[in-house]
Amino acid sequence: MSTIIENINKSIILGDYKSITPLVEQALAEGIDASTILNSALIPPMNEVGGRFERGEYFVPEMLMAARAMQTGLKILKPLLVESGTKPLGRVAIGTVKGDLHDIGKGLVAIMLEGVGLEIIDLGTDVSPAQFVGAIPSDVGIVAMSALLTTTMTQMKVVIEALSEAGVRERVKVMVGGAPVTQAFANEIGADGYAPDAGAAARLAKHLLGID
Ligand code: B1M
Repeated sequence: MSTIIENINKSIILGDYKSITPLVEQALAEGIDASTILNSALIPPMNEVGGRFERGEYFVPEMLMAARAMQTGLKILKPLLVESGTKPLGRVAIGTVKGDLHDIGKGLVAIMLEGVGLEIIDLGTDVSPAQFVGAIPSDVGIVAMSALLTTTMTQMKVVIEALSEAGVRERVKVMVGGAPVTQAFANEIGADGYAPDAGAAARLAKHLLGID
C-alpha cells in the first residue's frame, strides 16, 4: 500500500478530518485515480472503525469523527466520480429507511448511480414509507433503500407494502442494500434487486431500468 493511502487510512481511523483534504489532494496529484482512493483509502478504514466499536475500543463520538473524515474525502472525490453533462437515463429516489441515520453507504450508492447517468432524488436518512411513496409521482423508476441496522432493515418490507397499498408498486422497481441486507432477505420481502456494494448497485439499477 502506498504511503499516502496508508496516511488517509490512519486519518480516517483517528477521525482526523482536518488532515483529509490535503491528503486526498496529494493522492490525486500523485496520479492515483478517484475510484482507487475511494476503494483503498476511504472505505476500508470504516471497517476497522466498526471492529473497534464492536470490541468496545471506540464509542459513538469516535465513529462520528471517522464518518466526518470519510465524508470530507468523498466530497472532493464526488465530482471526479460522477460523469458530467450526461443526460439522465432514469430517475432514482434513494434513502436510508426509517429509524436509520447511517448515510455514508447510501451517499456512495447515489454517487455511483449518478456516475452511470441516473438522476438522483436523495430523500436523506430516517425516511418514512410515506416519504418513499410520495416521491413516485416525480417520474421515479427505482426506489432504492439502504439500511445498516438489523433493527431497521425490516422497514424495507413496510415500504414495499406501502407502495402496494398506494397502488404504485407496479410502476417502480425496488432495490435494497446495506451491510445486514442479503439477496435472500431481498427475495423474502419482494424487492426487485439487491446489491452488495455501490458498484454493483449501479449495474443493478441500469439492469432494472433495461438500459444495460
Ligand atoms: Co453505526 N452501526 N450505529 N454509526 N456504524 C454499524 C452499522 C455497526 C455494524 C457497528 C458495529 O456494531 N460493529 C452497528 C450495527 C449492528 C447491527 O445492527 N447489526 C451500528 C450501531 C449498533 C449503531 C448505533 C445503534 C450505535 C449506538 O448508538 N449505540 C447507532 C444507530 C443510529 C441510527 O442509525 N439510528 C449508530 C450510529 C452511528 C453513527 C451516527 C455514529 C455513524 C454513522 C454516521 C453516518 O453515516 N453519517 C455510525 C457508523 C459510522 C458506523 C460504521 C462504523 C460504519 C458504517 C459505514 O459508513 N460504513 C458501522 C460498522 C461497519 O459498517 N463496519 C456501524 C462504510 C460504508 C461505505 O459502508 O454503509 O455498508 P456501508 O455501505 C456499503 C454497502 O453496504 C452497500 O454499498 C455501500 C458502499 O459499497 N450499500 C448498498 C449500502 N446501501 C446500499 C443500498 C443499495 C445497494 C448497496 O441499494 C439501494
